[in-house]
Amino acid sequence: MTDELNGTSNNGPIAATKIAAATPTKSLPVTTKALEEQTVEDMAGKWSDFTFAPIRESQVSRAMTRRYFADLDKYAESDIVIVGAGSCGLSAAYCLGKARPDLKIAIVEAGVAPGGGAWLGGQLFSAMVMRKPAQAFLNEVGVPYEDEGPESNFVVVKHAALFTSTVLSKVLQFPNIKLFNATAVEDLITRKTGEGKIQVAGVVTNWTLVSMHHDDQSCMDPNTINAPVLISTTGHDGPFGAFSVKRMVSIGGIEALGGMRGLDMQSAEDMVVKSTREVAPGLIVGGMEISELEGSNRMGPTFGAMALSGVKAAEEALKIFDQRKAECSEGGKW
Ligand code: AHZ
Repeated sequence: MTDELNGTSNNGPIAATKIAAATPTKSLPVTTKALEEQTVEDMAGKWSDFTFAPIRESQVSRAMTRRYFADLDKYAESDIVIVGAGSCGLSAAYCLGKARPDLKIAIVEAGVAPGGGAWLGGQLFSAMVMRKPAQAFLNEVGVPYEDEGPESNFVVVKHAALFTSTVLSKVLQFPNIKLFNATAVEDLITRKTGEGKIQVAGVVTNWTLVSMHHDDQSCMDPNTINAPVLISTTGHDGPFGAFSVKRMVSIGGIEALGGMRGLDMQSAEDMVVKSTREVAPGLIVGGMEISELEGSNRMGPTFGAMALSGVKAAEEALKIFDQRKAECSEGGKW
């Protein structure tokens, strides 16, 4: 690993020398403060002499690619893969990252921007409504909310983006979680169990932009991530949505989809949380994807079920993890 700011390397003296030789020589203004102690106040009023630390383009390229390819290598065998980083997937990731720092958790998100439909409330309004008792999750992650009093059955976060950015920033800080965004799951890795069931053992991935062009370019083969447990939270049907349950139906791992029904806030949220579970060996489904499977109602712009379905999905994943890992990790039968 190389610390580009300091020009030092723990890859040994050769790597350090190469970088030093390639770097332009203009140096930073002298400061005796350690990196983490330097503040923007130190710069105040000194803009005429301002200069960034020198850099060469290849250093930037290597800083990105070395880390990305190391992550691809590391997470090629993951413990849990979360497909879809919407409100449900991010909530599940938060709970797993907190509960099990020993597990390697990969999140694969088709969009460039993680967050799914949780950057805004309904009809593109700002506020996010969460029915009680989902405020417990807001307390957990430290998102402030307004409570209209003991008679009120819901709380309101002033902007949905405050929820999403807070959960996202916590998730990204866990050292055992890697988010692969702009990357689509375009198939599942599956095995046949002794009982003739289809077990999920990982995901088949591609750059989303590549996935979108299979119809107009010749074969562009995918990449893979092996994992004994998959949490799929790809939302309701859409260009990429309800991905895993739809694929499982097409390969006979699930009989049929109920198809998401019309809006009924009252019943829909309970159903999402109650139905969140392992729907086929190794595949846990949560969020609106489970409504597509169950044929239950949508709730529209109330997000408590998404957060708590994520909490439950994480709990379910940890319940089955040891057994599924024994069955289909590198050392297991698959
Ligand atoms: O980009 C998708 C989104 O960020 C991502 N995704 C979908 N298919 C994927 C694939 N590979 C990788 N094949 C994929 N990523 O999954 C994310 C889903 O987020 P979401 O916000 O759409 O779903 P959610 O279930 O977390 O939250 C649903 C929010 C809704 S919709 C709704 C209604 O219409 O009634 N109500 C609520 C609360």
